[in-house]
Amino acid sequence: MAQPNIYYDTLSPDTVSGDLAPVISELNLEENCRQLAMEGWTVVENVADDDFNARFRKKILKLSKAGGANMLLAKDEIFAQAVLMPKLMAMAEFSVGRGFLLSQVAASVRPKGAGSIGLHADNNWLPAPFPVHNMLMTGCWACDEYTQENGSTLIIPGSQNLRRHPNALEIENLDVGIPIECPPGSVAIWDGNLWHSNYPRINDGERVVCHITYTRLMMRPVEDYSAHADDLINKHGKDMAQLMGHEDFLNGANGADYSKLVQTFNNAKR
Ligand SMILES: O=C(O)CCC(=O)C(=O)O
Repeated sequence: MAQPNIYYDTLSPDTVSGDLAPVISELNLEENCRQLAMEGWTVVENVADDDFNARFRKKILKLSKAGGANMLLAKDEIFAQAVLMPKLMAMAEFSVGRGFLLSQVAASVRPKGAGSIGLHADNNWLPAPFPVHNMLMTGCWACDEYTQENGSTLIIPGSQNLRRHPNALEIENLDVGIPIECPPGSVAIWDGNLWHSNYPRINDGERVVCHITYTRLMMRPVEDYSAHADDLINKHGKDMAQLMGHEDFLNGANGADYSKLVQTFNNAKR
């Protein structure tokens, strides 16, 4: 059987591969790729039509409790349709490489008075300095118009070049931030390096967002022990639980286990 050719070079982060270029061109995403690579963020408009967006918003509201929901791919077919939208798949391939994985499908519902999430880079469980190639791409599907008063995402332009986490002082200094503003049905996309938060919502109504994260293939374990993990942990205890990924905030039975979030973020830096 003929073996596929092996590439001996790696494309630079701002280069669209020959395989992907026709797709990017067909979907008119050239400028989005440039902006994501150079500025760390971009907005892709009209990812789906208005009808899809309205059904998507309704479904998120139905499934959300206490401001949000996670593990959504397992909860309704519409989330599979969303994560497979051609524009998102193309941007993810550009940003986190061919063979990329789905990392998270969560939702947030922010009513008037909702506070800010706090400034962070999504490379939260990656030690600094962050690598040259992006590890993780986040897409925030704005079911409603994104404006500052509506509580849109806040970004710190230029922070993607620092390739590190913000410190305590920088987390307080949000004056240098700008809002991402876009029409409903757009997906605001950023890389793992860009520092971001969100604005408090001051308008009536609710900001409904689906948070979709795609990740580079590289840290995926070679062998998948998930079917055996409980047995192994029962037999060997806590250290085995860590090896199976049961001691961190990722991959809990109900999605992210936020009680372990700070511990997980701290682990990555020690
Ligand atoms: O809700 C937002 O606008 C920002 C969300 C966020 O920080 C994230 O998905 O990493």
